[in-house]
Amino acid sequence: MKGVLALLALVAAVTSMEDFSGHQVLRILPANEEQVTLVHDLESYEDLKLDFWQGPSRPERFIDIRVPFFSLQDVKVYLESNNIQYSIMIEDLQTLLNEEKRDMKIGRAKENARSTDTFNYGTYHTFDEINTFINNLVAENPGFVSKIQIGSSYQGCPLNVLKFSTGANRPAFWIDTGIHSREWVTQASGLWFAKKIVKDYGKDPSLTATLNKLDIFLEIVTNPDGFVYTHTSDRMWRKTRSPNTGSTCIGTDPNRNWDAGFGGGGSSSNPCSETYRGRAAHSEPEVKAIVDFVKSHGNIKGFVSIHSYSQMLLYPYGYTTVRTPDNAELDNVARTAVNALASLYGTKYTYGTIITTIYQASGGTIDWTYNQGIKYSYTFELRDTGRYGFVLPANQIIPTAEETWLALTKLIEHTRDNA
Ligand code: 0X9
Ligand code: ZN
Repeated sequence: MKGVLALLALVAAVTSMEDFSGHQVLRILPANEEQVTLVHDLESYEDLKLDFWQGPSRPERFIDIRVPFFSLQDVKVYLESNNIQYSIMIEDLQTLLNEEKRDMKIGRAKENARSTDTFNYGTYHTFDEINTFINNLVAENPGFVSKIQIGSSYQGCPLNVLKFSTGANRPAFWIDTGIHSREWVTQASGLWFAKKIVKDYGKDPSLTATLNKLDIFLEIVTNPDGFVYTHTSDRMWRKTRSPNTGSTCIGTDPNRNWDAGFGGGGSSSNPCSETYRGRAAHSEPEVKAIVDFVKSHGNIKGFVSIHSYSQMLLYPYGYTTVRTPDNAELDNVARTAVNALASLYGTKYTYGTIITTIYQASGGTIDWTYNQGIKYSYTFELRDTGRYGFVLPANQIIPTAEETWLALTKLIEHTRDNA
């Protein structure tokens, strides 16, 4: 009986996962403003159930959209009849997800999760596995690594932050990954960074000098409810999981929820949108926890929020084209960082302000941190440029983390030496 129930539960768990068979990711290239408008008009046809992976667009700048199987004909006819150029980036999303699932099984078989030495950094992990990793890392490094709970998610998950510190009350550098839950390579990179810091302290002269001056805070699963949901129900979930009054749509975009140009362009007032800003600034507990932490700490000098994908290193602002007074310095440091990143595997990053380099986004994390006085506020968009998008194969996790660490190191060093 027990066996039957377990089997049923397993079947239910397997079958409750959103199926993306036949879904394609189209890369659309509008030639002019008129075509840009036509492409964005697609968003208002909610029945098409389109998922804008990268957008909005502008003339000559592509936009990637996941199109469900049942909408493909309509969307392609629409694009073709309007003479809008497009190509197919992903032929069948479910095929990629099946491979990802298989790789996770193989990856798990290859690890002993009881220690961070035998942990498999080259595979994707669940929320529970990440929490075990965090606890192990803390237990293995007493007096150096600690776990701070800065709050709870909407659904009550702990918002855990790793603190790397070799002395009391130091100025600090903050790193977060996974605020958008489906950007799996970011949480995976966060795990690798955590281990890298522990391995290099006392050995690598630069990191050692850094940790003798700065504390490092690292929040790996910044949106736990969303992350759990990507494992149990919908791999493509981006937002939080808080309900919205007057709507059946769930979740707020935690990268539109900050009190910096809140409600402005590049954010939506529609709870069903992937860029829904929420009912008010800091309405999301996952955002509010960081806001409170930053304010109460009072001495954070550098702040990096890590996303994927697009291969970009960005600095403020996202809500306005107005340049910050630190633009020249932020740009110089970004150049140094992307050059360091490229030195390892040749991965090319673009860099610049959010609004000029990617698109307008209001209510974003680093615009708020910058306005709080954290001059060195940056945000990454990790690999790739769209071949796999959010479904980056696991064999790219370690190379991505390694190269990103080189860029991060430049940002941290500059903060250490100048803040
Ligand atoms: O739309 C966003 O929030 C970011 N792109 S993503 O695909 N990761 O969702 C871009 C907005 C500004 N960029 C960052 N804060 N990384
Ligand atoms: Zn993101």
